[in-house]
Parts: sequence; structure tokens; C-alpha cells
Amino acid sequence: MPDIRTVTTHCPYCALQCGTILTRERTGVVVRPSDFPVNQGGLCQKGWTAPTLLDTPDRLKHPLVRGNDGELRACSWDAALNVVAIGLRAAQREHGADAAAVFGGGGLTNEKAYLLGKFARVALGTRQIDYNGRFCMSSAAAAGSAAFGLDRGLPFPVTDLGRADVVMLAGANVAETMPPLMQHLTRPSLIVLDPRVSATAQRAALHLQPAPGTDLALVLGLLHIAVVDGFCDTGYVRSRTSGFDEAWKRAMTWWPERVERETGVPVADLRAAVRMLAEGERAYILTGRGVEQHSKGTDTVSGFINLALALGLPGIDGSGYGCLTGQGNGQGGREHGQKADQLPGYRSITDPAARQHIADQWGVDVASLPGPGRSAAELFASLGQEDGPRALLVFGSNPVVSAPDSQHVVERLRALDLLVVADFVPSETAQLADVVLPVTQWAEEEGTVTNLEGRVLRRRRLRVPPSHARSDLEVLHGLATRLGQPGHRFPTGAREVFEELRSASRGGIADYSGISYTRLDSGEALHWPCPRISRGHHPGTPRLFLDWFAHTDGRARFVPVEHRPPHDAATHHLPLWATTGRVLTQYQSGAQTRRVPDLHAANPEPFVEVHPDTAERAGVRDGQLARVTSARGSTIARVRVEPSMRTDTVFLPFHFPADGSANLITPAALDPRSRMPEFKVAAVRLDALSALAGPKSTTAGSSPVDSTGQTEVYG
Ligand SMILES: Nc1nc2c(c(=O)[nH]1)N[C@H]1C(S)=C(S)[C@@H](COP(=O)(O)OP(=O)(O)OC[C@H]3O[C@@H](n4cnc5c(=O)[nH]c(N)nc54)[C@H](O)[C@@H]3O)O[C@H]1N2
Ligand SMILES: Nc1nc2c(c(=O)[nH]1)N[C@H]1C(S)=C(S)[C@@H](COP(=O)(O)OP(=O)(O)OC[C@H]3O[C@@H](n4cnc5c(=O)[nH]c(N)nc54)[C@H](O)[C@@H]3O)O[C@H]1N2
Ligand code: SF4
Ligand SMILES: [Mo]
Repeated sequence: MPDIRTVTTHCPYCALQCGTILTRERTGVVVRPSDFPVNQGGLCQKGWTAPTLLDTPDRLKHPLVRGNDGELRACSWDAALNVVAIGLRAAQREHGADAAAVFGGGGLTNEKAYLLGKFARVALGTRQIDYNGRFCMSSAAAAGSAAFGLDRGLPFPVTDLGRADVVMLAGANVAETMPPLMQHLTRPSLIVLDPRVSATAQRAALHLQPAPGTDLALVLGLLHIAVVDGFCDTGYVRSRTSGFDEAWKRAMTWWPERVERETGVPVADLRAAVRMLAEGERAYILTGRGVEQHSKGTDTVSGFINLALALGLPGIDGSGYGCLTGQGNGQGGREHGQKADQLPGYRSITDPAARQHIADQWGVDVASLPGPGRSAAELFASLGQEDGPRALLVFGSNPVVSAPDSQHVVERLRALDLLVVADFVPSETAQLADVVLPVTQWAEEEGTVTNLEGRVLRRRRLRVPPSHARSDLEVLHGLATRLGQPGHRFPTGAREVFEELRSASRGGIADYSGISYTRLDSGEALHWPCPRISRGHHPGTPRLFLDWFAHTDGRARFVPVEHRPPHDAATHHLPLWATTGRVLTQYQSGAQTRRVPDLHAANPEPFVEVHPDTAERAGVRDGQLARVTSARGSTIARVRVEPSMRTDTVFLPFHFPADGSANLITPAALDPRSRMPEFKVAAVRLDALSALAGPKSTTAGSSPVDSTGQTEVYG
């Protein structure tokens, strides 16, 4: 394995995938930004400090197996993989194929995501595989597919935003979550929709500050104003869309004064937002988790797409709608088959032609391919239950901290016969595991990821991994062969896996068949779809929808949507809304960034942002510890009194574990179509910690329910 001095690669964290150059110096690995159009020489603090994690003192160095005494102990790879294979087979022998389950992540490379899906369907023959992207952009994906016939976060390059006159950021705090993106947002006027005066809202020309969970009413109101005030692009609607009348019927009753009452946003601001979007020559509407992570997230995104269609934005060069994908490979991670209902190439696992194509690719009988499994939250809720899995493999997620109603998730994980976690640090989930498998990190392996603009990028190896770490691909190979699979079916080389992936994706929605490591290594900017063609090379598709949308009639579809309240109701006992999100220096469950001293020092503990009047009413002071309690349980956080907060809303970051975890209070109420949990609204009470007695947290009311009581299949 070559040990190289310098490589050009990409940041291990978010979907922006800033370009970086890594160098091995005597002092360790050093990072600097590369000349990549997305970050244009910029990196956020997470990017600058990313190499620190490579040599973090508590990095996992040996496989660990839990002994009869309950202690995790180092052992050989052979021994650990044998324990896993025997445990998986025992569970399946006794309880059927679906007794083994797999949970993946949107941080995994395309190659890993692909091989993980193949491993679940072929080596385990289980239906039960899903991934943390279900918690991330599943609502936007479902709404995007319904409207446009395919789901690619941004159907245009990020650099297009720099030419815009106006950009609406609906529930996205990019100044903290994708800081280098702000370089592309200096020219356009920003309209920000956020219940908080976020770092991004501070840069906005217009900030709408709705109550959490009211965005659907808000956007129905914006559509209402657009139509009534004559801003609807009727020519575009007639020639490029279908379904306007039904969508308009719902928006008709959302007159501005009603919207103001529901959302708290003044009518004048609603009108100003529509006027700015309509009068800008080039305009974009972008959604983030703030509007998507709700039990009505899919409908809310449909509402924003309806507004964009009425204004004639999507599929026009210089304008559009997009969803800001979150994780490093949040886009590619949702295309290659680690979703419960999906086969590679963004194919549906229930489509007979898709099943046949993939079965042929994999050299297996089509009848052996399982059908769709449970979505993430439903999978967690079923673990160890009568009809649920008894064994779970986790690759690239830390659900003990990041899943909704997490206390209940911990109980379910504890009920398993076998929990296996592959990670490079002892995450909170790894600490619960029966077997922990130490894997290599981004700078120690090859692969590809697909960034938020659908551009496929090469991650490159800089250095040799620690001697006992194996790559996820090697782990899957080791397990598959122990489960009786021929070794060649589970290659360990990223390039080989990519060759298989591109062939499997051929003819699918996300077609990578024209992309190769050779083309990527020569510096080509390749956005999917990029099919293999008989003569020459397909150039890839940086801008989608310019001529057609991906439905068979080539039109985009309005989807009729109606507002509904959140799962929780505010009561005398739980009078406030809690919403959750991110801070600049911590990433996700914090498993990685809490181990980077410079990042952790900037935000070392859980906090809750509270308006001064709300704090006073609750009897809490700035800097004090407070307990935030919902119907699920309670969490402890330090009070930050913040005059710009709404008086009915508090905000907590979700990056912290144990009794400071925000997900102790979030509901596992699910969107009926995307199965997205309601991370962004919980009814809560705030109390000074000292004034409290009684149980630390409760776990009542825990099985996931969708907000409408429906159980239809998700998108
Ligand atoms: N620093 C940092 N950067 C990250 C990540 C990280 O963990 N840390 N994670 C990455 C990932 S995976 C993702 S998905 C992205 C997420 O990126 P964002 O979507 O920007 O992140 P959030 O902070 O979850 O939510 C954005 C904003 O939504 C607001 N919000 C809360 N409730 C509501 C509501 O009901 N309506 C509206 N309109 N707004 C609401 C919050 O106040 C918050 O400011 O970030 C990526 N980048
Ligand atoms: N309350 C609340 N909860 C939320 C959200 C919210 O806004 N509010 N946001 C949700 C969103 S958008 C997301 S994306 C999720 C994310 O939440 P998680 O799924 O928990 O994401 P991470 O913390 O990134 O966990 C990744 C884990 O995998 C490890 N890892 C990283 N790369 C690899 C790899 O290549 N291989 C292996 N084997 N392991 C790897 C890391 O060390 C880490 O332990 O959280 C969700 N939870
Ligand atoms: S913005 Fe995202 S990709 Fe860029 S340096 Fe920061 S974490 Fe890395
Ligand atoms: Mo995410």
C-alpha cells in the first residue's frame, strides 16, 4: 500500500465536500483548501481541523468483543468476524432472514453504500436495511421525486447561485452548516425563513420568523399572494407543469391574514417575500432541514416546490428550486441501495424490471431478492420485539445520540441479541455494542462521494491506516465470505466496487455508467446522470430539467397540499415549542467533532436558547442549567438568554450525548410518506434544574406513529 506525501481530496464532513489538499508533514497531516469551485479556497473550522481525528487518542485500534462479564475486550479480526457471522446466522435460523438488520449512513462513500445494500440483500437476504439519510433529506427526496420525477438535491451547480438576484433559504442556516457556501450568496438578496435569528438570518435582506412547524401554512400563503397579486408565471405553468388547479384550490383559503395568525409572520413581510422572488430576474428557493424535519415535511417541501413552479423557476437557467443535502455523501448515499425501498441506480425495490436488472448484475435469482424493509425509526422501534430483528449491524451512524426519542432507541438496542458497530471512534452506539469493528478513515482509503450538486468526486488515500484497522469494504468481504458468499461478489478495492456500481446503475435514475475513476482523476466535473454512450463520453448533467422534467410527459407536477399541526400539542403543562439544529463547530451526533479539541472548546456543552421573558417566566437565568421536558423525557442544558428568540420557542443543538441529548425530548412522529421524524417541533416545559425533583427522564409514548395515522408506503 503506497504511503503518499500529498493528495487532492475532499473534506470528510458535510455535503459541500470542499476540495482539500492533504500533506503528510513530520508533525502530522496538514490540510489546506484546493482550487475547487464549491469552496473557492475556503474551508470552515471543521475542514481545517479534520486531520486531528486521524490520530485521536481514543481511536479504535483493535476489534472488540463483549465477554460474559459484560466487558469489551480486544481480540483478533478472525475471532470478531466469526462471532458476528455466527450471531447473524443464529438469529436468522431461529427467527427468519429478517432477524438480521443493517443500518447505514450518508457519510459512507458510494462504494460502501452500494456494497452495504448488496450485502444485506444477497449475503443476509434480509429486507431490513435503512440508513440515517432517512433522518436527513428524505422529505425533500420524496417531494422532489413527486414534482420532478427524480431527486437530485441541487439540479444545478452551486456556482449558479452567485449569479442570482434573490435566494430564499427556507429552514437552512448555511452560515453555520455550510459556511463556504456564503461566498456564493454575497450578490443575491437573501430571504431567510427561520424561527431564530440565525447567523444566516442576520445576513438576510428579509427574515421571516415563523413559529416552528408552521412553514406549510406560510408557503400556502406565499402561493396565495403570488397568484392573487398577479405574479404567477401562467405561460410557464401552462407549458411546463400539470396539476396547478388542485394545488391552487388548497392555497386559495390561505389568505394572508390567516397565515399571519397561524405563523406569526406579518402580512407585509409575506407580501415582500413574494415580491422579491417574483421581481428578481434570477431567483432560487432552497430548503433545509428546518422545513423538512417534520411529520409533514414532504408536504411542506411540496409547498415550496409549488411556489417555485408558480413563479416559473425550476428548469430555467439561472433560477430554480433545490434542497441543500446535508451529509458528506448525502446525495450518493441515497442512490445506491442502502435505503429500505431501493436498489442501486435509485431504482425501486418493488419494480419487477429493476429487480431483474439488479439480480442479473449480482448473479442471483430474482426471487431471492427481498422486498422493502422498515424505515429507520420504525426499524429501531422493532428491534428485539416479537416481529423485529434480533441482530443489527451499524455502519456510519450514531443513533444513540441522533435518533428521535433516543431513550427508547437505547432500550431497543439493548434488547438485541447482537449489536455490531463499525466505526473508528468509540461512539455512544459503539459503547453499547457486542462487537466493535475498527475501520479506516477518509484519508486512509479510496472512494467516491457525490456532493450536494450531484457531482461525483474522488476521495483519495494519503496514508497507510493503523495496522489493525480494516476498511468497511474489507469488513463486508470478511463477513460475506463467512456467510458462505463467494469472495469475488464482495470486492475489497474501491475501484472494483465502483466498476460494479456504475454497471448496476446503468439505465437507472441515477445513472453513473459513463463515470470512471480515470475520468474523475483527469479532473472532469461529472454530475449524474452520466450514461455510458456508444461513441465518446457523455459530459454529465450539471443542469437538470432545462428541456424536460423526468416524468414521462416531461412536465413538473404541482402536488396539492394542506397545512396540519405538529404531532405534539402545546398545553398548559408543556407550553413552549422546542426546536433543534446545529452549531458551526460540532458535527451531527458529535462523535467526531467532540474529539477535536479546538472544535469542542468552542461549543463544549448542551445549551438552550431562550427569550428573556420566557426565561423569567420559567424562573431560569442566563448561564444556569435548566431542564427541558417533553412528553418523551427531559434533557439538561445551559440557558443562553437570547433577545432575538420568539417567546414561544426554545432551541437546542443535538450534538451532545447522555443527559444533555436533545433527542431525549424529540417525538418519533413520522411523515407518512418519507418516514422523516419530527426533529424540529416538540412541546416542552422549561424549569430551573435546582427547583426540580422527580425522575430524570421518562420513556412513555414511544412507538413511531405517522402524523395522519396512515401507513402508506414511503417514497
Ligand atoms: N456545523 C455543522 N454543519 C453541518 C452539519 C452539522 O452537524 N454541523 N450537518 C450537516 C447535515 S447532515 C445537514 S442535514 C445540514 C443541515 O443544515 P441546516 O438545515 O442548515 O441545519 P439545522 O441547524 O438543522 O436547521 C437549519 C435551521 O432551521 C431552523 N428551524 C428549526 N425549526 C424550524 C421550523 O419549523 N421552520 C423553519 N423555517 N426553520 C426551522 C433552525 O433554527 C436552524 O437555524 O448541515 C450539514 N452541515
Ligand atoms: N434532534 C435532532 N436530531 C437529528 C437531527 C436534527 O436536526 N435534530 N438531524 C438528523 C440528521 S439531518 C442526520 S444526517 C443525522 C446524523 O446523525 P448520525 O447518523 O448519528 O451521524 P454522525 O454523527 O455523523 O455519525 C456517524 C458515525 O459513523 C462514524 N463514521 C463516519 N464515517 C464512517 C465510515 O466511513 N465508516 C464507518 N463505519 N463509520 C463512519 C462516525 O465516527 C460516527 O460515529 O442526525 C439526525 N438527528
Ligand atoms: S463546509 Fe462542510 S465540506 Fe466544507 S470544510 Fe466545512 S464541513 Fe468540510
Ligand atoms: Mo443530515
